[in-house]
Amino acid sequence: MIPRLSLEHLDALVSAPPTVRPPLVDPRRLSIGIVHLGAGAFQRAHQALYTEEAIAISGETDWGILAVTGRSDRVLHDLGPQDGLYGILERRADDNRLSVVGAIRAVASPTTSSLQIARVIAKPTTRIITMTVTEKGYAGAAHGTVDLTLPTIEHDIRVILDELAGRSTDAPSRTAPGLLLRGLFHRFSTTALPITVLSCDNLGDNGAVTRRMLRSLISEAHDEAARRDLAGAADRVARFQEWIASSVRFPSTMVDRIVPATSREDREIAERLVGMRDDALVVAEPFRQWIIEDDFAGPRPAWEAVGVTMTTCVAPYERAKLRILNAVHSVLAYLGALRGYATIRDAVADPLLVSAVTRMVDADIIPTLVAPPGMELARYRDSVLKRFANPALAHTTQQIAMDGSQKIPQRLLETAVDRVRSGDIPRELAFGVAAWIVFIASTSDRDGPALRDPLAEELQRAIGSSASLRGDPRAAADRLVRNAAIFPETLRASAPFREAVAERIPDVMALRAEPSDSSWTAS
Ligand code: CS2
Repeated sequence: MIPRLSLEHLDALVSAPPTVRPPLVDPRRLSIGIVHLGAGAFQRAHQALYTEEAIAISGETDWGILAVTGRSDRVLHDLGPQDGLYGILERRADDNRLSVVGAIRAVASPTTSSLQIARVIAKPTTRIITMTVTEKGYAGAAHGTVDLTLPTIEHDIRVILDELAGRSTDAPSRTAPGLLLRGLFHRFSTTALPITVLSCDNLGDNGAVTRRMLRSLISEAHDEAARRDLAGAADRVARFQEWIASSVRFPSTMVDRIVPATSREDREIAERLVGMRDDALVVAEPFRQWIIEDDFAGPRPAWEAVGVTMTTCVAPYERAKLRILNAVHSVLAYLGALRGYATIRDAVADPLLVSAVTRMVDADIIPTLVAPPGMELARYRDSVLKRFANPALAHTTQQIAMDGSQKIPQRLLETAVDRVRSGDIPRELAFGVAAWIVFIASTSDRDGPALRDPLAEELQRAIGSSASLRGDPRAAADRLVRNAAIFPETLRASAPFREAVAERIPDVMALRAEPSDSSWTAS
């Protein structure tokens, strides 16, 4: 039987072919310095790799990672038996390479180990908490205020109150923000040493969003303590809040690497290369980029030595990436799905779709951007389309199409706000929103795909099926654009914007695949 990747079989990697790169450092020598919340494929293909490379250059072995699972505990079962080891299969048109990474030194699940995780966050040796919890992991803070009525958030605030009352409980934290707050509270209550929280999610100003999110949870805990008349607790919360303001840093970051879900084919390729089974394998494009605001509360890995850009101002990079790469990705995913394409590479092979998204970028997106140092925006647009066309990557349109209500605000709507404020009607961004609307409608049709979105029911109710949308696009556009949980005030109040969205719905409908037209079927 073929062995499974693990420390026990590490030495066998020396006889692997040259396209396989063993860990750059001996994983057994690493100790934990980073706690990562939301362990998933992206973190493994991005931050963990950069961190291992930085350790290899600096020789600082105290930057190993504790990976904390997110909503699913699958990572625990994939990485745990492999002692945290996994491969990154880099797929290009002409060849495949595999790096085995050993930077993740432990894996834990909040379901069984929340208190222990909070205690690791409190340890003096932990100096950074990184996060990839996806847009919806911020419980609403990304586009407004934290939804304190979510039962999971209410539960996590009760846990914090118990901690405040001196009753450390075994109760699991049920949200990433709750677990983060709990860990910080343990730190404040023990050594009170400074620490850095590094959000690596696709959100504008992700550092500020994270800080804002914690602040509103703490105010709620404060008010709840006061309401319950917990002696001294409200004062303690106020001191905790001050400590966060003075000792916790929240640098913003821009992260970039296309990491599709791992397929069976990827696993087979990797297994042939390494000669071992790897249940935690991730697959990625060759390109990767990480821009970090250099504002840390203490030491950090030597990321700047391995290609990470450390800067005082992340915003231009973040904006260009979200507004061009991610916006185009989402719109291609909706249009592609509507035209029957399973993957993004199929969608970018269709000249009609490429010209639609190019028009959107040129007419409505580039005019809102300031080019980051060394970047030419039209060239960036082309490079993004080229990356999407990588024939070896099977990134599915359905995967990118999920969670639109959480993604569309920073990918399309903030840009549209800028256009409206400068007196323009962003008809091409309206086309992008129309693509989302027609996609939502298709999910209510017979045999349509499922709508994977935390607001799925609400969205489907607003839009109805394709037939009802065709009958009255104006009413559907109006109902959606008036949704305050998604659309910023400027757009809700703009009749010309609502009108533009309604007008572009038939344009998207015209692009749809007709089941009878075989030339539209997926390749
Ligand atoms: C994608 C991103 O899933 C999505 O919504 O747009 O994950 C995208 O692949 C990354 O941001 C690329 O850096």
